[in-house]
Amino acid sequence: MQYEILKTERQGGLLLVTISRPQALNALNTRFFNEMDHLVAAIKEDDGMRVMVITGEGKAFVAGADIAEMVDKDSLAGSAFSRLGQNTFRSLEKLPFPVIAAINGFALGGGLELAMACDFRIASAKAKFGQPEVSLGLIPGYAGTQRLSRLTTLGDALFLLLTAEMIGADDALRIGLVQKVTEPEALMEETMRLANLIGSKGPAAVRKVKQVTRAGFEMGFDEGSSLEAEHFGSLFGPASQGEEGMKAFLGKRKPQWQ
Ligand code: CO8
Repeated sequence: MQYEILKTERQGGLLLVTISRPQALNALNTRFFNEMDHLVAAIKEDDGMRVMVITGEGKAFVAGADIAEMVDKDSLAGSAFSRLGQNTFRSLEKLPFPVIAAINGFALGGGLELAMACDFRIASAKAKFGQPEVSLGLIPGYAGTQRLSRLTTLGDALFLLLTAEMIGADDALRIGLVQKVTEPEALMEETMRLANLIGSKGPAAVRKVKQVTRAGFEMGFDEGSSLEAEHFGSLFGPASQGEEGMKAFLGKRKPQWQ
């Protein structure tokens, strides 16, 4: 598939994806979802993938779902458009390797919902965050009502959802919506540094951390701990990455991941 909106740059196990529709502040339309679905399907089985980074071109990360595309929809089409996005973001969230959002500017509505489907978020100091749907007489449709309260607190989520107020990067950091704030010009350098750092760690361990942490978040503590023990054990044994990592530490050398 020839992408019109997504620009992709692969460097070894790292994939940088730039959402590029700056004339509409990267608003999410059907074309975007088709391209993202195609990309996710193409990389999910790729064992060489270590980390994916998503950012936006221009002054926005993503300023929401495309209002011009939504305005004429009826109830059925509205629900279908919502499910399309929910499915895409769920598939993105379930990718077996980490996905980092590098939030360069506005992350509003569907844009914040996209960022929340990533594993963590790094923000430029000039990024702005919000769920402005109620201003349009709408509610979030890409699971924003569900993810926001899970990532922050119920009170912070309802504050953002009910007031539709935009908050800056420092407030986003304070409520745990983003994990780090950088100077605007340092955003990509710092995000790629972190992506490379994760990419240098035990590849199987990195994937299992994501899998077990995310699965455990949706289960009870004991069930999650049991899952952890199972996956912990799978990293041991002859020729395992755990054995290599521990032997490298003891031998004072760098691990050679297979
Ligand atoms: N959809 C379509 N076009 C948009 C969007 C959008 N979400 N946001 C900006 N644009 C367009 C503008 O219309 C404008 O186009 P043009 O130049 O042709 O007039 C261009 O981008 C530049 O925007 P502005 O001139 O408005 O730029 P400003 O810097 O003055 O303002 C803002 C930036 C504050 C971000 C402003 O553009 C804005 O408020 N945008 C809308 C933000 C918003 O309400 N987002 C939520 C959308 S609803 C949503 O995301 C629901 C998700 C779930 C959907 C579920 C499916 C059913």
